[in-house]
Amino acid sequence: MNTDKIKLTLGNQAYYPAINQIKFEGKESDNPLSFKYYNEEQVVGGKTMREHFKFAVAYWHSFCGNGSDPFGPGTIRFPWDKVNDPLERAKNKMDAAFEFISKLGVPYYCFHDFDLIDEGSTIKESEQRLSKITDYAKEKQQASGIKLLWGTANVFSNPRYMNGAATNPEFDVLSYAGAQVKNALDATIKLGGENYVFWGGREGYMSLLNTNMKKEIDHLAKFLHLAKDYARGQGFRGTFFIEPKPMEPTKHQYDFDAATVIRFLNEHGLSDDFKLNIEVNHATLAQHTFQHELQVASDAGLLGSIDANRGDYQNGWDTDQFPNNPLEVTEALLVLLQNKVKLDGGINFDAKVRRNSTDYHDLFYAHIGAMDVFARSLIAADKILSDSDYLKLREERYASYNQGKGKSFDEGKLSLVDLYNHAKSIDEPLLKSGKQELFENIINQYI
Ligand code: XLS
Ligand code: NI
Ligand code: NI
Repeated sequence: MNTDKIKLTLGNQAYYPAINQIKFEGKESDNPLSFKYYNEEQVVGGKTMREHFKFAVAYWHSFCGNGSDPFGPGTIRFPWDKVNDPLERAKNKMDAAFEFISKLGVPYYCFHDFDLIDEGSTIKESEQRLSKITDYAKEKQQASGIKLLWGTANVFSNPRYMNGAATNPEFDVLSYAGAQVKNALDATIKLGGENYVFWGGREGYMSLLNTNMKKEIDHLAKFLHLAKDYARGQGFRGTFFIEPKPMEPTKHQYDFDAATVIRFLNEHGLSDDFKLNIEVNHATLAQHTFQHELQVASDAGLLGSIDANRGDYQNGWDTDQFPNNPLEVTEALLVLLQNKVKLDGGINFDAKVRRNSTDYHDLFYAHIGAMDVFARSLIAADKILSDSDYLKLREERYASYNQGKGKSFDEGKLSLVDLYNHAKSIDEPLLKSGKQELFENIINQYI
């Protein structure tokens, strides 16, 4: 992106004045405000890095989250928070957001409805506010070329949703969630959003004693059908995504993990329109690896989006740290490349800087590091697939199904008695090594 474009995206004030456009300088550069690996035009496996990743900045963590936690208030003082008028404040925040995203050179952003502007005291007031701020967003998008990857509704923060949104035992609350999702869909469509995400933060239970789980899950499915039908009726052609997470804030979330969500989508006739948005830290909270969740979703043909972050090996909660582990990301990208997954929903950095990272530079370092780790891992994963014996070694483990009785079994031509007769006609099978350490060494060799 050129400097003129950046100027266009600035409002009256620069919010990140000390930072210029972040450029690719290669891994020998010692400029911390440069990309060492992410070179958006570099072609890897037939596509540019820009096309592979479709990186997005998350509005909520980057421009709303001020570092507050259950033990203390925010530590990051956003200059726009000093302004009293909600629309003015929201516009200033948006100026900052577009300045940041332009300087970083990321093509997309993602938001919840009330990340953009504070919720009003009535539905009508919220609607008016959203309408004004999305007018402004439209201008900013046009001036900068930055696009909306997906929108979503925050139907988990307002106290009214304490017992759930689409799964609330009270119909009136469910209706409020419906109104909010309608308006968030309208905002997404107005801004040319490419996808729409549902993360069911409070769609789950705290205690089964007071919960009719079957009814709640049925309501969730009905609600999603209504949302999908409405959006399609408004001409929305993008993909809807469900973002699995096992727990937090509820004890048990209905969209527990990829396997659970796939079954839910199939059971309720939603899998033609909905796919999965896999988040790293949600995978690990569900006691899976990121790679596992991607593989499960991809095998079902339902993988289309990633919320990139990482958890902490020592902590059990959703710490939403920026990705920095080349091994974890390489293993993930191996799944994407092998299965030729098209990431319509791209890669959104659903991650936040630490509470004590209080300089605005830190938000740049965090994104630069995350983009670099993806770029570096992409190069490694591509090489592993094209230069190493990795695929061959894995295929060899299954070679016995390529001919003879093994092939007939795969084709569904054998009975249990056929297996019995075959087993009786041969000696005890030889032990064949799984060679896990060799596989691990190959991955590390290319990182
Ligand atoms: C929370 C989720 C949330 C969704 C969007 O854990 O990751 O941030 O991505 O509502
Ligand atoms: Ni999360
Ligand atoms: Ni997320």
